[in-house]
Amino acid sequence: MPVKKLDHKSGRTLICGVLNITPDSFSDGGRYLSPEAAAERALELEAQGADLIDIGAESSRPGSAGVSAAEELARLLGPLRAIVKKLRVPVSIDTCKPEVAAACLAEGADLINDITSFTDENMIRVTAAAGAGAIVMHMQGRPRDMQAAPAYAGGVVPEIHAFLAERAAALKRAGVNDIILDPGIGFGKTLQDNLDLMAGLARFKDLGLPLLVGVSRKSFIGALFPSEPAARLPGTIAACTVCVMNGADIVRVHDVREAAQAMAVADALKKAGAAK
Ligand code: HH2
Repeated sequence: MPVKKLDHKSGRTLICGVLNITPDSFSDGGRYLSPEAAAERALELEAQGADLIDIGAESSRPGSAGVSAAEELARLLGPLRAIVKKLRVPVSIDTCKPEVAAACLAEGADLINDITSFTDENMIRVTAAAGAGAIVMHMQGRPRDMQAAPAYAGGVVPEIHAFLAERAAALKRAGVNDIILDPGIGFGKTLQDNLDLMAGLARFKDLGLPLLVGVSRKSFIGALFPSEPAARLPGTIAACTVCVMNGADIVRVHDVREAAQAMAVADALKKAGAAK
């Protein structure tokens, strides 16, 4: 099956819709655990305007312990098989395990989204061998302990810029050509780190690769305005809009319909501003 590519030339902000097939994701855990519910949700996200569907089966919320590869695959493969031929848009698999990535790529997944930034050589190898794309995210520490004491002696933006530049070079050397960079909002970052990264996104544009940000429903929104994760859509839209004005190309969101409308407005305003 040929790998589906993201259409980066559309000039629009692309929408990556989140599908978590987990019992414990921080904002939507347990909702799409059955293969039928998961497959239906993926098709619904596409119909709502998603340009990419990101499917995960292991929660990475702060403090989470992780699941086995067998458990991850048991959650992923049924829904993936059910949707992969029906979807027009590409599918990314949110995993850090090479064996999970390889099995999903063999079933027709198009990209690997690795929150551990392809530091496992096997992850690079299986992604390159499939001709698949890569979403490379920065994380300091691991979900179990990443929020204990995040610290960036060299400044959060320069440190993560250097890190992503190095990871992109390693992936390119191994033959992975479609690379998307992600500063990893909420992954081993203080509130101020998250704000500095979103405000400083333009700094990453010189890397010449598409930028994705995952701000949807995250705890920095709750820190700024106390609210449950499912009630953080307004904060999500505000953050996505500012990120897009600062250079984000793709937003990873749970609420695709709402984000698609907001990003259409943000894109039009950005274009009008650029023409002045
Ligand atoms: N955020 C989450 C998971 N995967 N991948 C990328 N590239 N960027 C992100 O910001 C990102 C990600 C966390 O959100 P969610 O998937 O909704 O929650 P959980 O990890 O609890 O399943």
